Amino acid sequence: MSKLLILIVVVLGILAVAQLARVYELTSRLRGKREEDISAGDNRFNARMMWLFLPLYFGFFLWLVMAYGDKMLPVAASEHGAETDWLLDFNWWILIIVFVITNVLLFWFAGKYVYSKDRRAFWQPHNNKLELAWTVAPAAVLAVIIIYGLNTWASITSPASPDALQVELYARQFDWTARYPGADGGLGATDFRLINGTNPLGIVTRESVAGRLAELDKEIAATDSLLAHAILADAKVDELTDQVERMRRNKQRIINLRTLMENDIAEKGVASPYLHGADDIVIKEFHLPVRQEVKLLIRSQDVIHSAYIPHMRAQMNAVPGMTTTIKMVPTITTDSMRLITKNEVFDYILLCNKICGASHYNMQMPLVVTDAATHDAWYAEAMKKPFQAPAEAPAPPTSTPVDSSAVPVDSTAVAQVQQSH
Ligand SMILES: [Cu+2]
Repeated sequence: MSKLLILIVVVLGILAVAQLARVYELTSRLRGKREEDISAGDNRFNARMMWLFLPLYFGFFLWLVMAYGDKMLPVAASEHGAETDWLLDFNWWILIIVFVITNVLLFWFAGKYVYSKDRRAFWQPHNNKLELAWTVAPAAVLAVIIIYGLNTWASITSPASPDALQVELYARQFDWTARYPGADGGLGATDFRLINGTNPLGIVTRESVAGRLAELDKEIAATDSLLAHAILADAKVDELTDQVERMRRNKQRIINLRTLMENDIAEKGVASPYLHGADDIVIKEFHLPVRQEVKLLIRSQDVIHSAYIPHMRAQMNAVPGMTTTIKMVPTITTDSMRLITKNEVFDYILLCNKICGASHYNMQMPLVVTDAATHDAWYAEAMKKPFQAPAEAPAPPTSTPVDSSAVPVDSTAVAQVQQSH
């Protein structure tokens, strides 16, 4: 009922406005005026408004800058971050200068050249000099921005020096894991086929290869015996047969990997990356020493993620199947940044900056930057800690419950998911 009343009121309102407009039209005609005639007074009023708008407009702009300027990120905490900020500020200044000049001219002229019966507009269909000026000037400015930008980009993305600290950041839905070289100073080789509960990053060592093969043998045997002895529906038999086939192919690939590993070890000796994995530190913490160059090696287990450390102005995609890198030199410790930001609980943070799934928003890890001595102490402590398997990532919602009795495989699931990509 009330809806009907509202509808009636709205319709009556529209009719009333239409009638008022008609009355205005008729009275104008009676006064001998055309509807589209605008009086000189109206024009002058609009012209003054254009001028009044100018200070209000720029006043609002300044107020925004002052009110919200401190919501930006604090000072860059890495060497290249300072360069990035310079580049961004340089662009901002050019934009602001152009913004002010064009808007002052626009509203100034709109107010100054108010309509006058006695003035004829100046008609200029073409002017080569003008065209040249407004083509060359922006082109020159753009060239400066691009050359400056390319230089900055080249210096940020140039290769890290050989003695840079190496840290691997491993992304998966939905968390980060860090890997530091152990006492031998080198990171070991990795292969996704070796990923299981105790080896979440798939580090390749003789032990992990043997362990994974034994695990697969056990799973194949269990599935084979299930097929031989259990009474199963045809569909289930097909499914398990497929599964066991996949496991056999997977096993063959790991045997190939073992051959590759042994050949590499025979060829390179202690330099082989296959000999460096055993003592790698796999850890759910991310610590860096201040003022030392670090090369981040970024990998992903499942989908494209992006390692983003906003306070360091550092970002690099994590792409399944390849290792991407970015280098940086942190310049401000966490403690100093707490003083700078006047925030006692400030922490640097590593975020995922690619929307990668339901818990993307929560995919983060704090970064702790300390002086070299404190870092060395942390590192020595971390080397002593045995690897702790991280809590399982939240499983994606499945519509059918998993029949755990008939599926003896779980750790291969990850490897199979990766194969299908
Ligand atoms: Cu992600």
